[in-house]
Amino acid sequence: MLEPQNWSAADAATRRAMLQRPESTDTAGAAAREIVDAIYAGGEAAVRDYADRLDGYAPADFRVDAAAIAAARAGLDEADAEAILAAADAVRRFHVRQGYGSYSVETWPGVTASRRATPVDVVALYVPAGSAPLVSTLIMLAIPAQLAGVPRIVIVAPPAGPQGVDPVLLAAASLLGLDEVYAIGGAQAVAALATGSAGLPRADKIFGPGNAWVAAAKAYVASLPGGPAVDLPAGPSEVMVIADANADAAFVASDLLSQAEHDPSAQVMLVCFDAATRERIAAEVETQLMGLPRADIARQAMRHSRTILCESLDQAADIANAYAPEHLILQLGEAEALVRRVRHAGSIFVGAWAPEAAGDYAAGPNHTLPTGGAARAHGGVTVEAFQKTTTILRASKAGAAAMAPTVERLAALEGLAGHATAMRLRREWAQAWPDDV
Ligand code: HSO
Ligand code: ZN
Repeated sequence: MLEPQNWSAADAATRRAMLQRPESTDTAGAAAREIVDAIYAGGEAAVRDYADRLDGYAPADFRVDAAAIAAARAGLDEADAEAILAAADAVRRFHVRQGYGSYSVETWPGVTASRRATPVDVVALYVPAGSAPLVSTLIMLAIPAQLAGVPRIVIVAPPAGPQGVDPVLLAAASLLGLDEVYAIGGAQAVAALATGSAGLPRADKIFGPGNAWVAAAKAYVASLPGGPAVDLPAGPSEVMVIADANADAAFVASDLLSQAEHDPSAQVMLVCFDAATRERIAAEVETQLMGLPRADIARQAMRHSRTILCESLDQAADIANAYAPEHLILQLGEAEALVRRVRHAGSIFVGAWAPEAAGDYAAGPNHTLPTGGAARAHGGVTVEAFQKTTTILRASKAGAAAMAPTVERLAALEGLAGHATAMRLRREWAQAWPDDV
């Protein structure tokens, strides 16, 4: 656990190996594709067949009825409701600053180029259940979708309990003002959304983590002609903590374990500057593990956790940038200096008082973040992910004449005479009758 390796002494290949993510096995991929293919071919009957076989749940209507949602809301502990609303409010206040704007620019005299941002029409939010439904994931996806103005937001969640979906999730949906919830999970839910089958709408974009089958099904439907868009594939969740000798070992250990308790394949990385710090943290991890209900899962994740010993802030920054972690926690005196130097990370948590747990639930930033090194080129889920843009061109006769010489010249350069003609006809007309409207 937290076996230390020395960065300074390692050559380039060894350094790469230290930062290597575990190989993912694609056993779910083939099964998920088979389910999707069967549903594309067989429609509703195939959806029902898989829902029944895999989850034992294929009701006449997968949609959770309004009465069940209202009952779940009524049954929710008020303190839980307040926490959900407080988290949603912070997430809303952070995300409200996002979103594509619309604008116009006069690019040539008489030529106006505009961009218009519009929401995606139908989005599906897949909320995984696992040991408990991820209410926070619903918040993190629903708020930006609402801020984007998405007219139809549907929630899908694996079936659980007599109401079809876990009541806490139903209550949270209700608190967020969402009432279209379907009790169906797995690859069959993704395929039903991709095709608009079994009473589910055809989704333009599917969001949400889900297990390996769901991830594989999403990637597959997105690759099919006319398939829906999907958000970034979510691999195993990961955290890198950089801690110096003054870091509070209990704080650091709790941060490592909050990642580890998610999933046996979660990636936990510790970067520190001396062996004594690692010892203190490793001892704390052992202590805290004893009190964790999910110690089994956390222990499995901690088994492939790693510690990298480095010598300087520069090296720590290099390590973080090379790994491009989903979450980066900085518990060191010079945290701010590192924030400036780390360019590749999904979300950075600065200092002792900003744990990832805060960001996972209620701090404001999104917790749906790029994993597996995708932070080199991507950020987390944003309001923009629920929008698209259209550009609009308007030109007056004088505007067409102004652009024409450039367009005709470039069209000739590309050997596309038809393009040149389209512009030349306007230019000639504009030159002959400049004053006509
Ligand atoms: N750390 C997870 C999000 C989460 N944590 C949900 C608790 N609930 C992936 O960023
Ligand atoms: Zn978490």
